[in-house]
Amino acid sequence: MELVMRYFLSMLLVIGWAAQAEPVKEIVIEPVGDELKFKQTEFTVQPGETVRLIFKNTAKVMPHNVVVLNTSSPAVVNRVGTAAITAKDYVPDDPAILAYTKLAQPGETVEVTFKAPATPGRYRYICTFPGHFSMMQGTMVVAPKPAS
Ligand SMILES: [Cu+2]
Repeated sequence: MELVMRYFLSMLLVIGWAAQAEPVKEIVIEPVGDELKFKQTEFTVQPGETVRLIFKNTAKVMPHNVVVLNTSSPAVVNRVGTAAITAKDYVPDDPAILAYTKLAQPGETVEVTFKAPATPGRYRYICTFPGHFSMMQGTMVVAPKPAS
């Protein structure tokens, strides 16, 4: 009985703590089989929101990563994707990179937590494993929550 009470009290503490912590928006992204495609090609977050981006590499043979850019400019996508080929861990040192996961081998899950831009807009994310970026892209939409 006392054990049950103790368990109950500790659960209350955990719930209380979670309620106080800053909300984190969790986004899960996977590839489409072994294609050079993200299954989730668009997700929406609020300006300045803390985003926990989880990439589950469900592919059988393809390694992938997720690199979030501070723009949707095709020229910048091209610049980052091209520079990645020779960069360490395929992530170049580029000011347009907002956040990135490490490379996930097939079956591996990686994640990165970052703050969404304060400016509403559309932001591209790409896989920078060599040969992937031109096909493997998606869009992070930053938009204020509609008033309810
Ligand atoms: Cu990839």
